[in-house]
Amino acid sequence: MLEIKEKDTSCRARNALMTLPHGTVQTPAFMPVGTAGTVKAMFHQSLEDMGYELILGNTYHLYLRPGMEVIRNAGSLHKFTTWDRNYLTDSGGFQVFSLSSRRKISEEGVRFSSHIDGSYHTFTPESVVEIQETLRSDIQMVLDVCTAPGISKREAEEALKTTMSWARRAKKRWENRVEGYDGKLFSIVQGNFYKDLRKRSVEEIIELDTPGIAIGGLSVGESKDEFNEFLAYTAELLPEEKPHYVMGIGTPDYILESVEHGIDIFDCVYPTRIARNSTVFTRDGLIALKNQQFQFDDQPIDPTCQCSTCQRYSRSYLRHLFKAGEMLGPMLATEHNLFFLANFMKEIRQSISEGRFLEYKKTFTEAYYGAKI
Ligand code: PRF
Ligand code: ZN
Repeated sequence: MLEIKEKDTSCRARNALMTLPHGTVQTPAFMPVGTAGTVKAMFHQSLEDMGYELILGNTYHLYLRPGMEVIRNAGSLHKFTTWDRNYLTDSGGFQVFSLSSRRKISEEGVRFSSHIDGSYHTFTPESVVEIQETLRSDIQMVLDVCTAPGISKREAEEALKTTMSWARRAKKRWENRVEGYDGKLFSIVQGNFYKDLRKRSVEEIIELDTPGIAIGGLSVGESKDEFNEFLAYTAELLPEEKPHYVMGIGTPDYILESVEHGIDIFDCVYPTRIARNSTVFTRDGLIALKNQQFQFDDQPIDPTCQCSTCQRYSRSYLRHLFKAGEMLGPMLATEHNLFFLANFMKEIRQSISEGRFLEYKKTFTEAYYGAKI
């Protein structure tokens, strides 16, 4: 399913085509997050125009609301939402841990209380594959246990054992999927911040032989140095021919670091979430449009940006929209941030194609982070 097209000679960065049921995805690719069947504040048309070929949805949210009956009635998540390109859905493992108030893990699965109405539900590795099959996810994720930094090795090992046993059960259930559905199952490397556990996780996953492999449990509150160290260590162990996914990263520095180590896809709420709070990307770093300094600024967000927001609106007007609490503010800022990232990924792929990825990384980083890094 992954056709590697070009490799950078001085690092592990690669350009590839990933073939999925709803079309081919050019990688490295960033996936915008559409948790509840919508990338917040974005028109589907606009995501299509920007060239996004793969977006993320969440099993946890969609299962709780609108519920599987509604999706089944529509036929698929694609039909329900009218997004006719690819969906990757996260398994709910991470969301149960970060959102639900009460939860209890057992060997069988995880019982949790909904963050919406407090009702109780159970996810098992099998039920989560079934839900994602009903969604017709192009990439499904296995149910996993994501742990926080700082836990003991004994706890980390216990969580990893559960994750790996769940991955094997998920794979079995996925192998019995309904005819006509060809979504791919990705397993997730865990092991907290212990290298031997990470290595063991990768070895067992290679044995399991799922179509793709994700690195989970990173960017969960550890330092940037620790992220870099564990990303490099884990990515190095992955089989080259399979798609590599780092879950939950979306800042330019983490994206560049991941691409350098051969990662193909990543997702994060970061660009869309900060936009709703008036924070936008520019080549010279982030700016917060709400700031006083933009009150009379008639420039676009970024004069080099070709997005529809920058073609038309000034920082001064955008600041006004945010100060007045107008809905158009978050919409225009999100449009800009996702365009900026789509363009950033295009530049990354171009630089790989021309064998100058590390030089691009350095130039972009110097302009964007300046002396801050
Ligand atoms: N597991 C799952 N989803 C995730 C993560 C994980 O470890 C992360 C960690 N950054 C984000 N989303 N299933
Ligand atoms: Zn723009």
